[in-house]
Order: sequence, then structure tokens, then C-alpha cells
Amino acid sequence: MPDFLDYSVENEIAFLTVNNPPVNAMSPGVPEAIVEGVARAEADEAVRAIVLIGGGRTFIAGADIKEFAKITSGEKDRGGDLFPVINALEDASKPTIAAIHGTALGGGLEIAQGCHYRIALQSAQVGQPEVKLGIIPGAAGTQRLPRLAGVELATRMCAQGDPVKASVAAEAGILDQIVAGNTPEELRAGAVVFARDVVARGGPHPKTRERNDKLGDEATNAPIFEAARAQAGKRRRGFEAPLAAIEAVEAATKLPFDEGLKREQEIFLRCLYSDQSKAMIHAFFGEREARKIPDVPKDTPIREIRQAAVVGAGTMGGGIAMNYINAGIPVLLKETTEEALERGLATIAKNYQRSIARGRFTEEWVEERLDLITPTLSYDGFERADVITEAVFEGMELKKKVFAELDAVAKPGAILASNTSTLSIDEIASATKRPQDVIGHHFFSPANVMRLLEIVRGAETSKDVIATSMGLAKTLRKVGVLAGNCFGFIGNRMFGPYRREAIFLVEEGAGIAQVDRVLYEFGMAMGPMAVGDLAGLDVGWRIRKEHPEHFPEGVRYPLSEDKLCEMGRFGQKTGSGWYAYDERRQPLEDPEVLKVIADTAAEAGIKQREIDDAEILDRCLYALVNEGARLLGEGFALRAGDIDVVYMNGYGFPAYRGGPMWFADTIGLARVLERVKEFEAQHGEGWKPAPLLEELAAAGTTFAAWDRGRAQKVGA
Ligand code: 3H9
Repeated sequence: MPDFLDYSVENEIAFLTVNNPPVNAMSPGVPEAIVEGVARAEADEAVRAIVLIGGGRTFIAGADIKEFAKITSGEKDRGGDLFPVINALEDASKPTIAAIHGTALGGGLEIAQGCHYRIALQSAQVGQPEVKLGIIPGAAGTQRLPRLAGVELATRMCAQGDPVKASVAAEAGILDQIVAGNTPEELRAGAVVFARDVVARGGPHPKTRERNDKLGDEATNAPIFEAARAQAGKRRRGFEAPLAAIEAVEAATKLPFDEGLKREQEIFLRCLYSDQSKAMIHAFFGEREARKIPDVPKDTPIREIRQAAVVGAGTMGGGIAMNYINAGIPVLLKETTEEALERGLATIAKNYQRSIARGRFTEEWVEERLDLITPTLSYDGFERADVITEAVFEGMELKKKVFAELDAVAKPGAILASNTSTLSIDEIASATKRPQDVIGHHFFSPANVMRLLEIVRGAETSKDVIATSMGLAKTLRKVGVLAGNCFGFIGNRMFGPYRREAIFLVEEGAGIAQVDRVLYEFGMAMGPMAVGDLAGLDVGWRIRKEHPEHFPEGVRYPLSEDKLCEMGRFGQKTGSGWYAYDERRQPLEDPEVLKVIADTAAEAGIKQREIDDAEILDRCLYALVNEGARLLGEGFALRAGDIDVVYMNGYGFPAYRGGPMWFADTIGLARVLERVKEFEAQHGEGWKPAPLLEELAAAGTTFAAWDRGRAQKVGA
């Protein structure tokens, strides 16, 4: 049995140091070890107070999330919950103190709430992030947190899941003291002083469950819950857990502690067994798996990134520059004309102003960031850059010209990244004499907001450039996913068939708004037609013209979108696309577009008919899944989970459905294949089933199982 707890006594204080790296999760055996430690300290006459502290880099990051799947699959019964620990700490006769560094999250914060006192380093954070896993706090967090923090903050923390800083937690009453210093050693020293002080003051020591002074009343609480529900409906549309968390906190304000707790447990279990929580736990581990690249080991050397440069100050280039300066990395931002540069800088300033207005950043912080940008019209200074990102217009000739210029000015070892969303990294790299340093860094618009960074590996990209890019994604607070160098990589390659089906459906008689509504109601952030109008219909049009090889003769082609582009209807930026837009940018149905569609259908011999919502959903989603399976089988993604991470973080796929491949697993691959074959019979070539989909459906297995099998092979 591993040694999950170090027990030591200093100055009459027992230190229970949790020892379960990397994040001190409450894996089986850890709660039991803490209970034993508390009992030992209680029995030890030399001990006057008990301090619970985390070993290594953090306090307790919560329950062991891996255990949840074992519980819901029936592999083990619930057991191992945290109540024995919390009760032991709260009912101890000697004062108990949680000493927090790093993060106290989920069950970690719930255990701390069971202690009589909580102290923390200034750098620590505390939170109830369970909703991000589709569950709610399940060890009385919804009942104790409002008793410490008040109803408003507790509701926000439980329903939104974001951690709060130590200073906020101290002000709210979650923490009793902030300890001076930055290190775990200083925390220990502070804990000794604090513990001796509470011992000197004497008992009784406060039990959180008995405190009711912050629970408010119906009149003060009702507007808090109403606002929280409205916020959840708007920001977390379709997610069940935020509403469930609010329900549980509300129970704390209306019921005695034990009854409130019973209510929390019912709601917790309902969420734990839900499909949403399984999908979101898949998303949690998927993001972390995506960092692992089988042939790029963890100890691959990393290139240091101290100075960045970006070529192109348009929407993408400006957003990319913001990512660097937000991370404290100075950036050179190059444009070709003074006007373009000024326009770019003005957009950046406007974006920051919006964040200041929303209270996200302070004026001073933004000033400091903006000082990190050096605008330029030349390559002067580029010789100092460790990473240079090209974000110019999407055209191969221009990109190659820029890369040839970069090859001439960049220092040896600089990473040369292209923000291309479709083009071949190998061809771009061929414009340089250093293809090993060339890689794709595909950011998503708006680049300062969207979490995804698709990292595209060329045939010659060196392993340390890949490892550095994956690390850089984390530094820039992005989720990095490695993609192979195929047309459109992972995301846009799949998006092609998805939007193609949406357009075909419209040509066959579905309403434009109907298609958007069906996908929106499924949970997508926007429908496919509205996305086209937002991103610009000309982007796909230009790609289709530049790459006819991807649209072979005899395979149906999205005719009507080209026609709209020929009319200058590029989407929101030209005031009209699939929709017309009023002055408030509200989309309106446009008779002119309906005529284009009807004429296109008539010319192409497409018979229009009434199309039901179910067909729209199946055709759009299974086009996505089939293409995902194809590129996965061809090796352009490492795992089905990586594809899911791409779609949830870059394309607005609802996290509570776990991404397209996970969603397909939940439907059953045999059923998905059956539909794909039906569509192939009706619509031909474009629906040819992906070999991997056929293989897995025949074997009666899932994409998730296929991922697990591969992970084992790589590990072996
Ligand atoms: C809960 O507590 C429910 C309760 O109400 C009680 C119910 C009874 N479990 O993220 P990182 C792994 S629900 C298992 O790269 P960082 C992670 O997979 C829980 N494993 O580090 C990774 O493994 P690998 C509520 C976990 O420094 C490694 O640790 N708590 C857990 O960037 C390093 O993780 C949360 O939701 C876990 N709880 O960030 C907190 N946490 O190396 C979830 C991490 O094999 N965790 N791992 O890929 C986090 O938010 C971040 O991990 C943290 C550290 C901020 C702590």
C-alpha cells in the first residue's frame, strides 16, 4: 500500500501531509489514510492541533476523477467517499486547520471546509469545479460553502466552476488567513503560528455545518438564484449540471444541514450517472491525453520562447499577438502598410477595452501588455524572435514568399509557424532551407478567445519543435492538438463535409433557418449556415477554386454557395450571405437567396421536398463523424479523443456531448454506419463509409475503445 500520508509533529502541531502526486487526488486509500492520521493525532497527547497540508505542488485537487467511470459502470460500488474524512476533521476535539497552496478544488475544498480553520498562500486558489465535469459537489460543498462564503458567491462558484483567488476567498470568509510567503515551507511555518494561536485562544472551534448566519432568507436569496439560473441558461445552454448545482445550494438555504445534504447526494448521483457527465469527463481526460505524442517523449528538449513575432496584423495576426502578450511574451507585429498596422493595433486596443469594461482586466494590466507589442513595417528585430507566426492571407504563393523571407532573417533554431487553416505545411516549408523548423500553428478566430490550437506536423518537422509547440499551447492557455498534414488538417477537413451536407439539405428543400435551428438545438454554438456567414463564404469559395482536385467531377458540389459568392454575398462582412442582416446584425430570410436555391436545384435536377429535423441532424453529424473516422484511419489524428477535443474547443461542439466521435459511440457505430450507407445509396460517392468506421462497427466496438487499445500498444 503506498504511503499516502506523512505524519509528523512539530511544536505540538501534527502535520498530516497528503502524498499522492501529481495533484493529491483522493484515490482509493488516501481518504482512509487521512482518517487514520486524524485518529493518531487525536490519540497523541503531545499534539494540540492538527494541520492538513498537501505534499508536492498542491493541496488536494479533488476526488480521483478516474474512479467515477468505475462507479457508473458498476465495476465498484460508490464507497471511498469523502464523508469519513470530513466528519473526522470537523468532529475532532483538537483544532483542525487546512493549509492550502496550489489549488484546493472539488473534494479538496470540501475537505478543507470540514476543517475548523483554513489558511492559504496568497498564490493559492480554491474552487468547486465539478460542474465542468457534468456533476455537482458531492461531499457537502453545496451545503458548507454557502455557510462560509455566503449564498451569492457559493452559488456562483458551484454553478460556474471557476476557482477564486485566495484574496477573494479570504474576503468572503472561505479562508481565515492568508499566510505571508510563496513556498510550502513558508506555509508550514505560517500554519504553526496560526495553530498555536487558535490553541491559545481555546475552543470551541467552529464547525461549518453548524454555521447559519450567512444563509440569508427567501427575500435575499430568490433574486440570486433567479439570476444564476438565467446566467446558466445563457452561458451554459443545454448543460444540466449548473442548474443542478443551483438547486443543491438552494436546498442549503431552505433545509436543515442533514436534509440539505441528503438532497445534494440525490442530485449528485443523478448527475454522476448522466450521459453529460460521462461526456465531460471524457473531455477532461481527452485534453490531457492530447498532450501525449507517442514518438515525442516527455523528456524531448524544449526550445526556449522569450521573444515572438507575428507577420500580419489582421484579425488573426492581432489575436495571435494578444495571446503572446497575455502570457507576458514580447511580440513584434509586422504589417506591410502603416494603415494596416494601425488598423490592427486599434482592433487589439478595442478588444482589451471590452475586457476592461467587463472587469476581466485592469487598465494597468492592459497597459503593461500593450507595452510588450512592437509594431513594425520591416523585419528588423525578427532575428531575435524564438517563434515567428505567419498570419497573412490564405494563399500558397503569398505564404511561400513570406516563408522565404523569414528563412533569410530568422536566427537558426527559430520556430517558423504558419497559421494556415488548410494549406500544406510541407509545401510552405519547401520555401525555406529549414523544413525541420516549420510547423502549423492553426489558431481559431477570435484567436484571443478560442481555446484550440491545432499544431500541424510536416513531414520534416523536428520533434523538439513539436514538443515546444505543445508546451507553448499550454503557456498561451490553449489546448494543443497535434494534426497531420492533410488538406484542412483535422478540424477543417471534417468541417467541409459537415457544411457541404447543410448546403445540400437546403438545396433539397430544407429551410436555411431550419438547418441552423436543428444544429443549434443539438447544442452547437451556431448553425452551419450562420457560421458560414460569420466566417465569410468567400473563404471556402476561394479554397474550392484554388483546389479543384478536392472536388472531383461526378461528385456533388455545393453549387448555391458559389452562386451567392458570385453575387458578392460573402456573409456578415458584406451585409448579406445565406441571410440578409438588419442593422442589429439579426439574420433575416431573404427571398433573393430562396430564389438562388430554387433555381440551382431546378438546374441541377435536384427534386425539392420537405425534410424533417432528424434527417438534417443525421446528415450533418454523420458527415462529420465519417470524415473524422477516415482521417483517423489514415493517421492524421492520433486519437478519436483528439478529434473530440478539436471540435469542442474550436468548432462549438457541445462539451456535454463529448465531441463528434464520442457522440457516435453513444449512438452506436453500427447504427451510424447503417445511416451512412443509406445516405451513400441516396447521395452517392461523398458518403462512402470510412474503412475504420466499417471495421469498428463490424467488431461491435467504439472509437473510445480503439483509443484505449492504441494507448496500450504505445505504452507496451
Ligand atoms: C470532485 O472532487 C467531486 C467531489 O465533489 C467529491 C465527490 C465524492 N483525478 O491538469 P494537469 C491528473 S470531482 C484524477 O495536467 P496542471 C491529470 O489527468 C474533481 N486525475 O496538471 C494529469 O494526468 P496525466 C474536482 C487527475 O498542473 C495530471 O493529474 N477537481 C485529477 O495543469 C496532471 O494534471 C477537479 O475537477 C483528478 N482530480 O493542473 C480538478 N486532477 O499526467 C481537476 C488532475 O496522466 N484538475 N489529474 O495526464 C485540474 O483542474 C488540474 O489538474 C489542476 C492541475 C488545476 C489540479
